[in-house]
Amino acid sequence: MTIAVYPGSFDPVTLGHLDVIARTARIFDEVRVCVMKNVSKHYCFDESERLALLAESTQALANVTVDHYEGLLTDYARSVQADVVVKGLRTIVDFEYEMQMDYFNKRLAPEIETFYLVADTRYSVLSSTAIRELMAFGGDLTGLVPAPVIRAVKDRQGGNTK
Ligand code: COD
Repeated sequence: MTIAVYPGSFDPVTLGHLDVIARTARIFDEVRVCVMKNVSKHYCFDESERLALLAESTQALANVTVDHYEGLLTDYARSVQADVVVKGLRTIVDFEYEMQMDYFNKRLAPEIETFYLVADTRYSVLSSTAIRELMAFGGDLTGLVPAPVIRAVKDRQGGNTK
């Protein structure tokens, strides 16, 4: 039984994140997607919204569960007996950031490997930051985020009558 943890802010979840989750779910027996805190970020969606949007967006994937944790990634990974942590790599910028994260995570938990998936070319420039900017100015999010996020954004903007 192999367990993978995919951590992130998911503010909000995008189709790039979902592509990484679906690919991870094909490789490992169990995937725990964990909403965590990146101390350098201020969040637009609160933790419970990010969690609910992820849960709804991944409900078709039987071996994926959604969780949240406030603390060190390595503590969470150990608590669920994870074999690996999964990260997505879009550009060299992600690579440099993840190299630093890997150094500290390895110091804290040398037994847990990090598994990197290169972003699908369709999503290699897609970020939650760009989504939040589009949201702020009413830009079209079709093809960038899953349906539950589109609905949540419409609700926030007062445009959803359903
Ligand atoms: N395609 C593929 N992958 C993507 C895409 C995309 N379009 N967009 C993002 N990703 C990847 C990212 O590279 C990342 O691997 C993951 O998806 C999540 O991305 P974000 O932006 O939602 O999340 P981050 O980068 O803010 O998450 C950072 C963590 C919360 C994982 C990190 O801060 C953390 O581990 N926090 C806990 C404290 C800790 O243990 N820190 C480490 C020791 S210093």
